[in-house]
Amino acid sequence: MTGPAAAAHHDPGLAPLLLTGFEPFAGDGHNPSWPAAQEAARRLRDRGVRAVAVRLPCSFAGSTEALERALAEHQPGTVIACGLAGGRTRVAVERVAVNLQDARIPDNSGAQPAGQAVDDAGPAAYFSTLPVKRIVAALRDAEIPAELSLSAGSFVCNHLFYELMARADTGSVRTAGFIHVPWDENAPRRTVPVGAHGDDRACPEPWPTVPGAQLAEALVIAALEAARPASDLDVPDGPLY
Ligand code: PCA
Repeated sequence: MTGPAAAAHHDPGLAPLLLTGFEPFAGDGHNPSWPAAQEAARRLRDRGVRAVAVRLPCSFAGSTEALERALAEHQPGTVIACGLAGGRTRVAVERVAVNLQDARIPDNSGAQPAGQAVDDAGPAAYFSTLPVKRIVAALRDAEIPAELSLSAGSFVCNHLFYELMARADTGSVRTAGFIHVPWDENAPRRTVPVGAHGDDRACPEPWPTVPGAQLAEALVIAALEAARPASDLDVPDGPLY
């Protein structure tokens, strides 16, 4: 191979970073993951990092197609995908993508899989290849509320995370993972919140929020940590139950 694409493939230092965010879903007019991804890419470019942001449709099939187009167009070395987890109080660095689609609400194309695999022939799960513990530690150092998370759910974000990890280590992508963000200051006002479980167990009213500027900075920090050659932190962590 010759030309820029070949150079990007062989030298991860030259390959851009891809950040993705999602369009609104569940009838909301806003999804903070997209402005955060866009603003983070802008801030990274200001620091001399080659970064691009792409907005994905909140659709099982459509998100995979848009991801494939973005991977082909940008040939990224690192991909950090981002989505909204309304009701969470912290930026959640996801560790595991599971081979499961179980959608409590239809996606934006009307698809509502019930207990289906993302890929019938694929492994049960993939792990993020981001330095997840180092990212959480760096976020906390920056006083951004952050946590490790063992589940990205079973809706479109988990699907996209799984499809992303299935493509990591092939083509240009060397490092990839997923980060869920809480609502920002533009959270909708709802009398009945539509939270992770369809009731208000996990989502007190008003919604827990983190300023959008901090969500963008969280993605900048995650990107800079992902670009450092250091290995992940060797410290025990994780929930007890
Ligand atoms: N959050 C949803 C889908 C899109 C988004 O931003 C999820 O967590 O699956």
